[in-house]
Amino acid sequence: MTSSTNYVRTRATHPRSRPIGGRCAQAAASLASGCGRAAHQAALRGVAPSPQLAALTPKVRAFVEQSAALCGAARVHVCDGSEQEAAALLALLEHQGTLKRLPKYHNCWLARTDPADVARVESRTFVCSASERDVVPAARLGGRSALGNHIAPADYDAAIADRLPGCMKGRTMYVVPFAMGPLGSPLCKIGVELTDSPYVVYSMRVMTRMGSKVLEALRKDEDFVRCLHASGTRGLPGWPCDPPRTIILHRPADNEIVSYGSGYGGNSLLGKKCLALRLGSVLARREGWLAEHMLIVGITDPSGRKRYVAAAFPSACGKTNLAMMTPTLPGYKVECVGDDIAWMKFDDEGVLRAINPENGFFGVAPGTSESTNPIAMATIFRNSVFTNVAETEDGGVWWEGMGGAPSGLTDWRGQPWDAKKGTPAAHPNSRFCTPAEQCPIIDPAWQSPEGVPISAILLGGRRPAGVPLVVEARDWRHGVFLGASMRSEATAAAEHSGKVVMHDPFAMRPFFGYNFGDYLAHWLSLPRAGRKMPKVFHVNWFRKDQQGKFLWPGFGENSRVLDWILRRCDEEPCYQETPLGLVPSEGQLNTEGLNDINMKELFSTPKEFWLQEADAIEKYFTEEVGEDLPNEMWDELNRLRNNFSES
Ligand code: GTP
Ligand code: SPV
Ligand code: MN
Repeated sequence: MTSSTNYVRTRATHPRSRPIGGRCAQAAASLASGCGRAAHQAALRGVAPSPQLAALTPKVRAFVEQSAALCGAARVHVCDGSEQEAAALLALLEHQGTLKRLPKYHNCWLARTDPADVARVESRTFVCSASERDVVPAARLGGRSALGNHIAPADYDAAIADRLPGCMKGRTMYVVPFAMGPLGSPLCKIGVELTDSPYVVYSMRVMTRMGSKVLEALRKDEDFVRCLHASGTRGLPGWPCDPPRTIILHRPADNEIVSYGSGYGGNSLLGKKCLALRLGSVLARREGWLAEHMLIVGITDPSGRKRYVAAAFPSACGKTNLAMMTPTLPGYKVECVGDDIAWMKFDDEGVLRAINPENGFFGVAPGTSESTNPIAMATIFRNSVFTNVAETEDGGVWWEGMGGAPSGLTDWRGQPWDAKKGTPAAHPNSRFCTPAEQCPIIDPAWQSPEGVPISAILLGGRRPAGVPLVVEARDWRHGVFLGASMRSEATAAAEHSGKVVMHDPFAMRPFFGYNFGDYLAHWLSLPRAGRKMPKVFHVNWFRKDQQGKFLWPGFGENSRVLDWILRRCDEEPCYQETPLGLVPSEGQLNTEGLNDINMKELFSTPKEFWLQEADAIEKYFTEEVGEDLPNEMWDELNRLRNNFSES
């Protein structure tokens, strides 16, 4: 880019801040600096820093200089977030072959990744702390935990020293100052992501509030999360990556994230899962709030009363769809605050308030259509980047579930698509990246600094069998148990294969920044005098009949479930007790106008199934959590089992 400045190495302006990778990396950095490039030679002669660097606060500058030296970047560009800069990035990305213009739409772009870099890689995602138990529950100490991977400080430094030195050779390192949440909100957090990927820079500009304003805010308060992303030294020309050596590292104690080898989604857009959830959950626990994998939606009922709910569903299980729902029930209106992450805190009046820390949607493309999610369809065909979708002959996009496949499709790998081969045209985890403000039903309060008041928390997953459409928790503690015992079919959002039903407590399994037992204790500690606790519900849009067909039409029809939930928030006695919790009493779920719904099967709770489920939960709690599991969870499990044994 024309406005890039030549990077010149100077002595760290803030010697007290710990360089990424620690001493190991310091040594590696000095090795990298000895590689003979002109910039470093000049640096050794003590050339003055560029004006762009000089304008940074000392801490940001030290971070940039140390990281550029470590990675051997040829140039540094500090992003201002301007339109002009965005245009220059797009021109560069097009020139490099990373993005292709989609002439059918306004300012829309297609990216095809390296076929080995298509989703989050949970097995290569680590949280670093001196004590393993900060991260891994007691039962899995010294072994492999399903609830997050721990890495020791020395191994963390070694992983960095193994990968980062010289990895940006010949490349520009971009400095991306970004805010999660509206600047000025008490819940807002600032990060600075350094990356050699202009695709990441452009995406961060959509997904976060990015640019000079954030650097200005840092002048008042220098606190920020240090995020270093390096694409890696292999991969395709337009998509550098290094899949065999990909690693995603978090070090909560130092507010630090280091990601190497993947340019995709949550692996590389470090504000999202890495900052807002993994580091966010650590901060939230320390400061008494919640950082959750939840959508936030405003629902106005036919009487004109508006309530907000937050919902935790695992990746690719319906958050974006619920957040943008077009209700089929007359008189209902839905407005979107956020589709993936909620930061929530009780205010002085005891009301739980939520903000969406993001600024855009990184949504699953397949399945998005005029019939399933017309609001998304009205949002995404301007100013968007589509990654790994299929391309149409007329320069548009297509994916499975959009409607009939046009002829002449090019698949996500760039090959002519042949329906007969049985491979999908769009990758199952293909995504759109779109500014939230373009959503026609974006909530007027979506950027409110204090957040929106939350009346109910929904939990849910893909449960093909046994789990009813909706259950209300008897109380907060039972709600925490419903979250702790959540399971869902694996999806294409991460590297898991097949449709195996996995435990995914609170839809946070891939995103916990600390010990899951402590996480549960944190949730259990929230009720206090004067606090209005939201009601908790578990929903399942994905139950199937014997033929494998969904029993519930889902999407806009889910408004019928929201209607019941809101009536329960008003304490309407429209429920009956079951061994599982409270469900709609006969006739109280509005199914008017719906045909052929097998309500009996949709709400059945087979005793055999639930006794087995209780065994599976016990096994999970025992093998994955052990003595870190709060006793309340054992009490709830016993209650579940007793309720069914006696039923
Ligand atoms: P992440 O962005 O990965 O966190 O996913 P998400 O939770 O936002 O999931 P999303 O709303 O994108 O939905 C994922 C897939 O589930 C899409 O293919 C949807 O079409 C499908 N889906 C969403 N809601 C429903 C529903 O109510 N019923 C059915 N059958 N499918 C749904
Ligand atoms: C998820 O997997 O939950 C996502 C997509 O929202 S990613 O940003 O890649 O994590
Ligand atoms: Mn998600």
